Amino acid sequence: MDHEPNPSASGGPADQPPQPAPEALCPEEFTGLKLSKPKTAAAGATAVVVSLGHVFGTAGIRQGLRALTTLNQAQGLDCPSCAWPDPDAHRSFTEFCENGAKAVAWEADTRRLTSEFFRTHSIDELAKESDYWHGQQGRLTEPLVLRPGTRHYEPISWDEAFKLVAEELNALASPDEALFYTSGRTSNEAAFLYQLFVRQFGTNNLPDCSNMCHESSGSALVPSVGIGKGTVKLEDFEKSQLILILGQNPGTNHPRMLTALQAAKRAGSKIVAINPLKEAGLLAFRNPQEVRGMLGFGTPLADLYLQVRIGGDQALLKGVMKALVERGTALDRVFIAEKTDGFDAFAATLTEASWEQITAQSGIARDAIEQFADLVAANERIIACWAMGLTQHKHAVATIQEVVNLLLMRGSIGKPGAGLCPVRGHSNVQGDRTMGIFEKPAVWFLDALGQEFNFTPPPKHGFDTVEAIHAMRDGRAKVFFAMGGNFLSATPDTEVTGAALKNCRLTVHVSIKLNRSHLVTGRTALILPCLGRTERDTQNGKEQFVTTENSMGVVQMSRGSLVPASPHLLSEVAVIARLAEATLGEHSSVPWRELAADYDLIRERIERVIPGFQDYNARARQPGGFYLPNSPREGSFPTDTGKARFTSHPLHEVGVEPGQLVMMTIRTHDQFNTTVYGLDDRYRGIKNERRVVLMNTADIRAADLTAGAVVDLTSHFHGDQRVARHFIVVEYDIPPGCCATYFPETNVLVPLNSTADISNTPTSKFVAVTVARSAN
Ligand SMILES: Nc1nc2c(c(=O)[nH]1)N[C@H]1C(S)=C(S)[C@@H](COP(=O)(O)OP(=O)(O)OC[C@H]3O[C@@H](n4cnc5c(=O)[nH]c(N)nc54)[C@H](O)[C@@H]3O)O[C@H]1N2
Ligand SMILES: Nc1nc2c(c(=O)[nH]1)N[C@H]1C(S)=C(S)[C@@H](COP(=O)(O)OP(=O)(O)OC[C@H]3O[C@@H](n4cnc5c(=O)[nH]c(N)nc54)[C@H](O)[C@@H]3O)O[C@H]1N2
Ligand SMILES: [Mo]
Repeated sequence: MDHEPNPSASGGPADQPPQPAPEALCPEEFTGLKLSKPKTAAAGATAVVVSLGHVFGTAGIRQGLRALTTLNQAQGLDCPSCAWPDPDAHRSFTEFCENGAKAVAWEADTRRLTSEFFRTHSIDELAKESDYWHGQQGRLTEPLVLRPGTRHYEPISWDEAFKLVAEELNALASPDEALFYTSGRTSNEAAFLYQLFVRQFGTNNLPDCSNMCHESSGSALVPSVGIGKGTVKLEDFEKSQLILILGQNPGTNHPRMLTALQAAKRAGSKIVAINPLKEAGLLAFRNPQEVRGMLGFGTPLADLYLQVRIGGDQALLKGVMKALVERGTALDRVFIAEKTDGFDAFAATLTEASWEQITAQSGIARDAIEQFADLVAANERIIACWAMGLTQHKHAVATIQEVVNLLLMRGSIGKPGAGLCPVRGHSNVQGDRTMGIFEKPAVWFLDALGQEFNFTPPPKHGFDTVEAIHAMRDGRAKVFFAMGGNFLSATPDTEVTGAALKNCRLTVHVSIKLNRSHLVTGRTALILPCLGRTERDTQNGKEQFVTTENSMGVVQMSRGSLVPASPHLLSEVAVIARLAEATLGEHSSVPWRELAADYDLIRERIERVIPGFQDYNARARQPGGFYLPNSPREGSFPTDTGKARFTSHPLHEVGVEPGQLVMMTIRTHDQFNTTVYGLDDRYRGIKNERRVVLMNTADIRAADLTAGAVVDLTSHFHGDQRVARHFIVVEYDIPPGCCATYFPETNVLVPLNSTADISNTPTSKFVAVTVARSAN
């Protein structure tokens, strides 16, 4: 081995000041913007053509068809894209969407990345390429190492790679100097083994993508309804009378939700959309699985569209609840008396909030709020759905608790056709948390884990994602290990995160394709290539399957059918087991190799530790899987008082300085988080360019700009400024004072310390910026 031997715990780059990381940023070149009118309906025939184009383009016809035909079928492959559930029965032959097809095509890529590629391309050259380009280079095929002082990855054997990680981990002064990140695609089986390894190693440093995603939802729901998950099933949509969709773009990010919305509309339900943008998938849906949809006939969706100002949701919700109280008749008094507490204190906050504040902050006129109240008052089976438009704000937890308050006023939780629906992102992000991927584990969980595996898990809470970046930057964490994801590009404050990663002794990524996190590294870096979910996972001569939990608490199997991209790939489960053996050696009470050889054995252990998994192996094999218990769904609330809780919040002031705009960072139609499938945002009419800033006509004029102008964006936070250069102004229907850009190009502007109260989620949807013409 020619890498440096064991570091002393205090030596190394962590003692030097953090180095800047310009290579962490996305390249600033333009790709050629083309504009058309934003669409007024989602899906239809174009979606089918686009899906097939993607699949046949990168995966080839045979491979692509094979993967697609098992997608979301009972006992087939759980789609690696979003966490929207599959129907319990009557699945159509094509139970996937355009973006599921893109995800599968991206993974089933027939191109291969070998060590030869890395011999000819240094990490500096690779960092100059775009995220789109990175994804187009094909699948990783063998373990790679970047030795200290070198700029090229080179091959390394699996044994040597595990030994290297184990040596670095065991040389740390404390296990708390290591960080173990998880992205939400990891299966239940891998997640369970991973957190077990990390806790046996001795830390709860398990930051995950959820910290940047629905953490605010969990933080809001646990104290108010007793569990951190949603309370509806898919079938509730058809039984509902009213569906509220706040801060979510289902046409792009959860396309199969549109089928549920269409069915609900046909059954007579009404929809209220609350979003600063008129998103196509909230306006109408042309179901590509129906002849009418293919012919271009759409189902109108939103009955009321409230173009709220960014960050104005709490005000709007206060407004609608104030209107309900003022009417006097619209409250479910029996439900409030029997099932809840805290109503009087909560009602007082509605009196305190003035109509002037409410309309100014929300940007919604009083009469529109009264129309919203009419719909809420006329219906009692109400579902509220939300996603990142609510969770990534300073007052996200309070705002989501106002959503809960609204439903509690109407008795709309715990009965058919009603309830809370935080719409999850990654396909198994909810399952990972159930499996114990959490930096703040519950005491009962640690006790059960310790008892099953005969050890004492560390009680001290670990670092979440933002705290992990601080710890690396300050030299308190020295080894960073990522089970999937793209930490550098997904996290806020890209240059700070880049410097933090460079401050580590070792950075390790278990990945399926090249991404920017591989290029901004610790002193030593490893890329460990693993099987994707579409691929056959054979252990000990026996084909294995994994399980995942969707947004509605259904646990189901996922089995890949494709031949692995390379014979050298390991499953995530195998990577963890071998790493654990190498690191923990004789000390471990866990039969790692045995568990990794037969995933049924892992599920048996999960069943003994985590409630709700009885007969796991049998029930995972049932078509469609099984529901985890969810008592709020049945109308009983496992809070400390046994009641659901009205939460009292003042109406928080949100605003920016004069001359500044509020910027939200959103996804295009052609990306999955940091994975860029293509350069179009079809529904918004923006093609072939990602470096755009969507602005209101009046703000463009006020800043003395014109549509098409090339601008730099500067964010302002507590006196600090951050700059992102070269964006094209696009005139767009967005409330005044607001603008929108795409994630991850503008993550560099999101300040690391700008996070939500309680959940510590970065405020990716609320960044104070100024926009000025580029100097060059
Ligand atoms: N194809 C595809 N599918 C995905 C993903 C993907 O990238 N691509 N990502 C997955 C993941 S991990 C997640 S978390 C989800 C994300 O799903 P979404 O939350 O739908 O994703 P975003 O693009 O962040 O969109 C946020 C929406 O909220 C609106 N919004 C922003 N700020 C506010 C606000 O202050 N108030 C209100 N009311 N609305 C606001 C925006 O206009 C936008 O419509 O999707 C998952 N599914
Ligand atoms: N500004 C801004 N920042 C955001 C957001 C935002 O809205 N705005 N959204 C936040 C949200 S909601 C989330 S969830 C995070 C996402 O953060 P992450 O989950 O860290 O990021 P992803 O882009 O989903 O990760 C993509 C990478 O995962 C790897 N991968 C894909 N499939 C597999 C697999 O099966 N196994 C393994 N081991 N690796 C795999 C691929 O190599 C790919 O490059 O980003 C957050 N960041
Ligand atoms: Mo997410």
